[in-house]
Amino acid sequence: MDSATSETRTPLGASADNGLKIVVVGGFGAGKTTMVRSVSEIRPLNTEETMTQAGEAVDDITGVRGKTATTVAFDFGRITLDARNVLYLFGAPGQERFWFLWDRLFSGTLGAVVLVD
Ligand SMILES: Nc1nc2c(ncn2[C@@H]2O[C@H](COP(=O)(O)OP(=O)(O)O)[C@@H](O)[C@H]2O)c(=O)[nH]1
Ligand SMILES: [Mg+2]
Repeated sequence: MDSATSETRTPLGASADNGLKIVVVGGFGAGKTTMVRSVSEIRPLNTEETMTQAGEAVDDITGVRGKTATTVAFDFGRITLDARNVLYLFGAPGQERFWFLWDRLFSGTLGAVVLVD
């Protein structure tokens, strides 16, 4: 195992038996992916894809000019709270065309975080 892999891989403790699920929702570019990536103790799931001209009319980058990629499935990260409790963070895609994913993402959740830029 190289050092880069060992730094990003944090095994889940064997005593952890209670998973708590939180979904992060909010508009396009509000910072959902940035947030999940910032707080996750594991290497976060990456479903970012490059934004293209085809989405120019619907993906408004006003205010987030540097944004070049968008979430096409969901963000996923993990925070161990204590020996038993683990928080699973799911970041939803913001655009309306991906809202069909939200019902499944919300299944079994403890709650949601609504991010507003
Ligand atoms: N909302 C927010 N965005 C930030 C902040 N700092 C940097 N950004 C940039 O704003 C963009 C937010 O994009 P992203 O996290 O993909 O938003 P998402 O569409 O809600 O997942 C990124 O380009 C970030 O680099 C911050 O403090 N808040
Ligand atoms: Mg995102």
